[in-house]
Formats: sequence, structure tokens, C-alpha cells
Amino acid sequence: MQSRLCEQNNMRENDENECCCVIFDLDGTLINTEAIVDEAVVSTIKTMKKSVSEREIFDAAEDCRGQRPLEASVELCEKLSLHDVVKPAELLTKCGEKLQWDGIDIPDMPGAVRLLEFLKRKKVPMALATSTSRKELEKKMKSTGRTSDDGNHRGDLLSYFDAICCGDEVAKGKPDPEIFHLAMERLGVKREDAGRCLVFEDTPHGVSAAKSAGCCCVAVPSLRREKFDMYKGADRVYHSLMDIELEDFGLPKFEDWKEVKTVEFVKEDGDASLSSQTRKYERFLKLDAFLELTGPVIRGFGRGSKMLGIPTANLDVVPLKQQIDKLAPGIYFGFAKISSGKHKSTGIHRTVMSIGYNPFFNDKRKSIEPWLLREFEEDFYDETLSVLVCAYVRAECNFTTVENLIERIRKDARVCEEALDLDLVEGLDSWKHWFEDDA
Ligand code: ADP
Ligand code: RBF
Ligand code: MG
Repeated sequence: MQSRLCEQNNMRENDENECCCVIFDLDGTLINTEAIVDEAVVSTIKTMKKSVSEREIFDAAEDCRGQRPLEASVELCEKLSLHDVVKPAELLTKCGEKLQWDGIDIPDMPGAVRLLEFLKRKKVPMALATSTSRKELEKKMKSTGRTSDDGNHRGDLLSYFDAICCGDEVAKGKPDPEIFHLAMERLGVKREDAGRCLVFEDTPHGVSAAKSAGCCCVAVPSLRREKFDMYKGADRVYHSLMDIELEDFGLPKFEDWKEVKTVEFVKEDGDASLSSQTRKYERFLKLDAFLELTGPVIRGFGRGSKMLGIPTANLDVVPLKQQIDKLAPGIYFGFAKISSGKHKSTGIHRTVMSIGYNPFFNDKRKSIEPWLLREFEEDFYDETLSVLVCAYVRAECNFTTVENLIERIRKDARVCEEALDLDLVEGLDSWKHWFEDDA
């Protein structure tokens, strides 16, 4: 029964270039455990060896990601020369004490559920290939992550998969290909057809494992941008799961993007390392759940009006962190209203915004930067701004010139204007209260 899974789906049988099944890594790819693990690792090591800085620990922890826990611990001890203070197994136990997972809210990675739902609906066989042990996996699945927002329980995540492979089921962990071989076997894919399995990974170790297994591999890096070179082995690198083009791998094409046929596509020009797409028109993706972000307008980097001629009313990311972690970094549009201060009750304004690191400026901190699509006579710093994020437009990208960045931002604004003029965004009715309060 299991061995026929791959034949059952609707892919053309004989085309070697077409993927017929998908294998997912878990941590950092589908669920956002990385920040939680890093925090435990940093706080554990910090007390053991005072001479290493938090920065160094964090950096080393990033490089060890993707492996099974003990192997990651061995690499970590080597990188930070911890031999004089702790053995790898003991370090693992100490970190493990901090990572019991119960009561911890593990968020989904942005776009993960959309992708899993779509592939399930299209009957594409899916497997999980995680370095986590079965026991640890069960603990993570009991965490409360998704219960509050959409009524789903975290445990549901496992129901998407036709096969689940854990780190303790193989003799060698990633970067060894064994776990992907096991996943293929359980999906009924022959070794010589490995190229027809599409793997999603977030770490360089995971990418190496998938490529050694002969699979096609997409990376959505969980490491910082300056380490993107480490993903060179992947067939494609995306900023987030929202950006993946399944049809490029012979899989069914997403049906939820809407084209704005009055705005022609412009190709970004400065991001050779990341997927570059071509299409005729600009497009947007309505969010499943609109997101409200409210806070005082703060001082930004002082570049918006001066350098680009595009003022952005920055919101403080710190109190909004949990909310914006639900979104992939990128460009969005929606509505804004000013709800306290001199500009209170000036109405509802369309807005297009960047939420991320502004690669052109290589910012170290994330920022939330809504450009309200109307003129204001005066600044409104410190006044309360409430933004309703409704749709995703694209990933943030780099540009070779500031003119190209400006042209791109202006095009984003046209996508927003046209989408709203043409009434292409559904679901605004259910936010009636937001539009009426204080507007
Ligand atoms: P900063 O780097 O401090 O954010 P900007 O040059 O981006 O400076 O200017 C942003 C400020 O300009 C906002 O905080 C707001 O007070 C004001 N502003 C005026 N018009 C607009 C607009 N249409 N959209 C956003 N902010 C505007
Ligand atoms: N910055 C980037 O580096 N890359 C981008 O793709 C990008 N897109 C933007 C899109 C919109 C709609 C807005 C309002 C800003 C964008 N910016 C981008 C951010 C811009 O760099 C930032 O607002 C200025 O640096 C001011 O801080
Ligand atoms: Mg600004």
C-alpha cells in the first residue's frame, strides 16, 4: 500500500524533472523552535564559561542547527572550546532541562500551514524527516502553539504526513543522507527517483543531507543573511515559505495569489543569490488572518523622507514581536488609522509597509515601516497608529541602486491602490469594528 503512494498522485509519471512528493524538516522549517533553543543554549553556556560572549554562543548555536541534539552539542563544544568546563552529553542534559516544551508556545513558521494544506488538498504525498527524537517530537506537538488563534491543536501538524521519520530511527543524523533515504522508502520512492522528492530545509546541514540523498532541495534559511553563502548547495533559496513557486518543481501551482492586471511586474535586480522570478503582472496574497498592529509612532532610521522621498511611520517592534513573528518578513498592504494625538480621527488611510530588515540598508534590527498613501502637512510622531495588515505582496529584496528601490516601493503602492480600488481583497467586512472605531 505504502509503496504505491507516489504513483497515486496526479503528477505525470515519467517526467524525471517533476517532483512527486515532498519531505519536510520540522524545526525552523515548519515550526519556530530555533529562537527558543538558542535562548536555552546561550543562558546555559553563559553561566559555565564567562569568557565567551553571548554573540559568540549564538553564532555557534546557529551553525550547529539541523543536526541531532548530541551531534549538535559535540560541535558546539568544539566550536566554543568548552572541553574544560563541560562534556557534550552533560551540556545537552543541562539545555534539555530548560527545554521541557510543556507550556511553551511554539509558533508555526509563516506560510507553513498554507503550504501543508495546499499539498494535502492536491494529494501530494508528504513525509517529515526530523533530527528530533520521537519522544521529543511528541513533547513539541503537545505544546500549545496554535490553539488560541485558529482553534487548531499543534498535534494536528502530524496528521498531514504519510510518513514520519525521527532522528533516533537512523544510525547517522543529518548531514548524513540516511534520514531522507528512510523517508523515501516510507513514501515508496525508489532510490533512483530521489530527484523527484522535493525537500524543504532551513539549515545548511539539512541541505547537505538532502542533496547527498539525491533529492531536490529548497532552502528557507533560518540563519542570518550574512550566512546565506552556506546554502549554496540548495537548488533554490527562498526568503520564506510564502514565496515558494511549486510549479517550478512540477508540483501543482498555488491558487490563492491574485494578479493585479493593471500593474506590470518589475524584476528585482540585486538579489542574485535568491530566487528571481518573472511574471507579467504584480500580485498579492490575502492573509488568512488579518493582523492588527498598534503602537506609538517612533523615530526610524531617518532615511525615509530624506533619502527616498517616502516617509514611513515606524512602529516599535519590541512590544509587537509575537505578532509580527506570525508574518514572513516582507512587503504588505492594508489600512492605517491614527487613534490618539493631533491626527486622531483623520480617517482610514491605505498603507503599504515593509516589515523586516531592509536588505538594501542591511539593517541589523527588524523594523515595521508603514507608508500611509496620502499627504500629511505635519509629522505625527508619538501619536498612536493602528495598522491592519491584510495582504502580502513580496519578499524584501536588495537593489543595485536607490532609484530601483524607490521605483519598486512606488510599484508596491500601486498594487495596494489597485487591489483596493478593484475590491480584490475579501474579508474586510469582518473587521467592520476596526474601520468604524475612531476613524
Ligand atoms: P523616520 O526615519 O524617523 O521614520 P521618515 O523620514 O521615515 O523618518 O518619516 C516618517 C515620519 O513622517 C512619520 O513618523 C510621520 O510622523 C511623518 N509622515 C508624514 N507623512 C507620512 C506618510 N504619508 N506616511 C508615513 N509617515 C508620514
Ligand atoms: N527596503 C529594502 O531594503 N528592500 C525592499 O524591498 C524594501 N521594500 C519596501 C517596500 C515598501 C512598501 C516600503 C514602505 C519600504 C520598503 N523598503 C525596502 C524599506 C525602506 O528601505 C525603508 O522604509 C527606508 O529605509 C526607511 O527606513
Ligand atoms: Mg520611517
